[in-house]
Formats: sequence, C-alpha cells, structure tokens
Amino acid sequence: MGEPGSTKFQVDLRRHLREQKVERRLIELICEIAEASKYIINSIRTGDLGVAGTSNLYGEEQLELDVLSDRILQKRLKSSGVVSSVVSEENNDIMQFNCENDVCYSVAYDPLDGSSLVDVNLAVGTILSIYQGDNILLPGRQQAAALYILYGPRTTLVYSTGNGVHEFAMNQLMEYTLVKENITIDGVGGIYSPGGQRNLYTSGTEKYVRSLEESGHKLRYSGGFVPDINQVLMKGRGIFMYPHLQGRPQGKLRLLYELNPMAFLIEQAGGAASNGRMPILDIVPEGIDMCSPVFIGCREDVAMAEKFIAAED
Ligand code: AFP
Repeated sequence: MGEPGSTKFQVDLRRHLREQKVERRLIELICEIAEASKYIINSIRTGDLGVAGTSNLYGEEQLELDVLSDRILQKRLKSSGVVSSVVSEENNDIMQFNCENDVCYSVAYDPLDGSSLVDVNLAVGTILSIYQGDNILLPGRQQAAALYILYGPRTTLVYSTGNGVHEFAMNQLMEYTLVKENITIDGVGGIYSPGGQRNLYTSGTEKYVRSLEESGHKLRYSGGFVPDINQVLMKGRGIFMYPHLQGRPQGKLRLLYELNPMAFLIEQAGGAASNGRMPILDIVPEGIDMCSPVFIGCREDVAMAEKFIAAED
C-alpha cells in the first residue's frame, strides 16, 4: 500500500480493480454495486425511504429499508447488462436477468444485513457473492468475487477477486478510495463473537467458548454480521461464530449470501471458515435459503472449534 498522500494512496476502486487485472465486465459489475451503495447510504442516513422526496425511485408507498435497498441493487444489477441469475435475501426465487454479454455473472446478496439494527443506530451492511456464468448454486470456493459494504461511522467497501482482500473508504465526494491492501488475519487471541442463545449451545461449543474465555479472548458481539466480521478482519485476529444450536442444527446464517462471501474474504486473508466439521466454501448448496453453522476467523481458533466439536458433539 502506498504512503498517505502518495498517488498510490489515492487509488479509487475502479483503478484498483484494473491494476488487479480483474475481468472488465466484473469491474463494471463491482462499480455498479458501489454506485448502488450511495443510494442505500442516503436512505439509511436520511430515513428517506423512497417516498415523496426527490429519491422517490418507485412512486410507491414508504418501503422498509431492506426492501428499498433490495430494489436499488436489483435495478443496478439489471441495468448492468452483465448479470444473469440473481438471488436476494428479500426474494424466495432465483431471478433471471437479461445478460447481453459473452461473459455473464450471477449474484447472491443480502441487501441490508442486520437492517433491524438501524433503528438503534448500530452498523449494518450489504453482502454480495459473485460467480461467473449462469449458475448460482455452486460451492463458495468457485466464487469469482465477494464483497461487503459496511455502513458504520465510516462507509467502507471490502472486496476480493481471489487476489487478496482490500479495503476502501468512501470520501466526501462519495468515491471509494483505497485504505488497506492485502489485509491478513494472522494473529491469535483477541475477540470472540458468539451468536445465538448460549443456553442452546451444544456441549462441544460450550466447552470451546469457555476455553476462549480462559485464554483471554474478549466478547465483542453487535448482532450485525458485517460489522462483527469486519472487526475480526481489521483486527487481524479473533473468531465469529453462529453455531449449531439444540433444536436448530443448521444455525441461522444463510450460506449463499452471508457465509460464502465472508468465508471467501476471510480465507483470502489467510483465515478459515468452517461449519464445525468442514470448510464453508466446500459445502454444496441444496437451496437458495440453505443455512449453516459457522466458525470463521483466525485459523487456529477455527481449528480449535472443530476439535472441541469432534470430541464432544
Ligand atoms: P437480521 O438481518 O434479521 O437482523 O439478522 C441479522 C443476522 O442475520 C446477522 O447479521 C447476525 O450476525 C445475526 O443475524 C444475529 O442473530 P441473533 O440476533 O440471533 O444473534
């Protein structure tokens, strides 16, 4: 990464994608998504839910923030001309768009993950998983790209196309400029983010969490998957988990548009992501709303979770 003030430091998203030699239709797609995030930010910050005001995109009655965010993204993906299959957390079916290119992409996304947190002014995010071609029901290891946009005190975008993980921050002109390149998760210890009700943890997970506490890990949990994962990634250590629970063996988080994109990013940063027994990225999706338990973060912490689960569950 360049020194602050150097021209390298002022690298915007499109330039970085070009320097990474990303396929040009994928560059267009990721830049369209970045553009869409500006409208989502406007709705979050101003509470303008597409009614009355200038941003009345659809001439409809007031929309829920996550529905509006979904509409904004759908509009952009459709108009990009490079997207064929689309899965959204807000829709129950796979949508087919008209891809006019010889290279097409399929996208699975959560338009505003943790949207209920906006009411209490906590950070939320958009998560996207991108595959080349028409098929979206593929193991996460086959993703062409994964990215998230985090709407926190700063608005940041983190992406990988398989060549490292890179963070951008939105400036006053609403451009995304490079902040950090080739982010790595290589430390142990730090924080742990335990999702789900603790009283429903299985014996293996309960003993694992106790071992984390005994080794000095500090609990950090916001209830938002994007900020919680971002914290592990930016601190370069720690673990997030939303485990299998008694009565809920598949946990809560969705494979296609929550776990696969984050697992891709975390593995690209040198971390690991497991369902407790195997890598998230090797799971074959059985349906668009498939859930999976998840332990994701630094390799050592994930390996320890698998050990406790193998021994106890
Ligand atoms: P919502 O999108 O329904 O708010 O759920 C957010 C989420 O999918 C993910 O962002 C969090 O990590 C997880 O749920 C929090 O779940 P719990 O509230 O059960 O801890």
